[in-house]
Amino acid sequence: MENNRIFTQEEIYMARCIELARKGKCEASPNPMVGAVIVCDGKIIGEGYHRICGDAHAEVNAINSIKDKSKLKQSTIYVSLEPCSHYGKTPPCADLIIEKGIPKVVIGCIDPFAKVAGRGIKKLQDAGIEVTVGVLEQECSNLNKRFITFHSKKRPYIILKWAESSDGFLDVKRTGGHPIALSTPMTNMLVHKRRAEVDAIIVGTRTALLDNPTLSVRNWYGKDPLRVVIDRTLKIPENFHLLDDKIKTWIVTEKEHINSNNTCYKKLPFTDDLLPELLAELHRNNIQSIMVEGGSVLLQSFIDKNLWDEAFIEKSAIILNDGIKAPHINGKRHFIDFHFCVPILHYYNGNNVPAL
Ligand code: AOF
Ligand code: ZN
Repeated sequence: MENNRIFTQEEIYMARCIELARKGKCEASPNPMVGAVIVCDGKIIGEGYHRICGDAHAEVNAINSIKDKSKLKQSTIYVSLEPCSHYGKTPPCADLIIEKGIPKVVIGCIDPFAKVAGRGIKKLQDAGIEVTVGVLEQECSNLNKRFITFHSKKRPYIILKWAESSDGFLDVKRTGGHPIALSTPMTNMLVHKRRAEVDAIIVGTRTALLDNPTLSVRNWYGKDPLRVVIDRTLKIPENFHLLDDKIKTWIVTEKEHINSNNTCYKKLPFTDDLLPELLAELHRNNIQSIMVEGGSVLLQSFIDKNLWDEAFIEKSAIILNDGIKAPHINGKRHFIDFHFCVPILHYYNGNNVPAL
């Protein structure tokens, strides 16, 4: 959004919808965050947001917040995402808006979910309701960039993450022993927070073999994401953490192997299409977001195939002089964030920009 911009009244109401939507940050997922505001005679008379996945949608909560329902017949409802038109866990919001006789609907962005995708708007228009679409559109879609990427690109939202030395290495060259600790204990906590915010973490074979990672969420509150490891020829020893069967894990391989309780062997073709195939499989399994944690080869493959949405790179002050070269990401840095005095370079791909 440009500086010195004058906001219209509609945009101000939509900004309030976004603000309300954010309150659903923790529990709305995998549903989108949605906020709604009802305005009558220039005053906000009702508000609501989608609190918990499976519970009432934003429009329902906004309508329910109003005592005198007769006012709805002279009101405008603002909603950050197109009202739904389908029976999911709850009935269609478009039907409710029609039933309540609300004459005007202002929408932030279209819902890319296949069962809605414009049908909500059509339903409202067919019922004679005045509909405006696209107020603070970019901001409304950024708010749900994971949900929107998942439904429109038919793949999870992809976050790349690594820490590199000040001279651009991920680690020293080694055949065993521990990785060089480039992260600080505090930035490491941040990594665990980010893990808790995604549905899956992916690592390559070399990282799995050399680091024997657990890939669990330990230094932050939250659920463990699905662990995904690329292991073409099943090289990872059975006593490694990734095969402990304690957390849901996918082993991506070209070999046949029997699954156990939490460990699922996904046989995929190891061709140039491995990553798109894997992403499609993750999509089929409702994985909305993933974080690629290494190593360098895997990260670089995601970058080279332009299969990424966001990257954050912890820039350590340590100098390694030599070692495993960090992946190369080109000219799309949006900002440098400092966490506990450590610079984190933040990149966004394409149209993805930070949400409001
Ligand atoms: C809205 N308002 O507040 C939300 C919407 O299973 P359900 O019934 O909860 O429906 C989930 C879908 O509804 C979700 O995938 C998205 O397309 C839409 N979410 N729609 O009108 C809301 N959260
Ligand atoms: Zn709805």
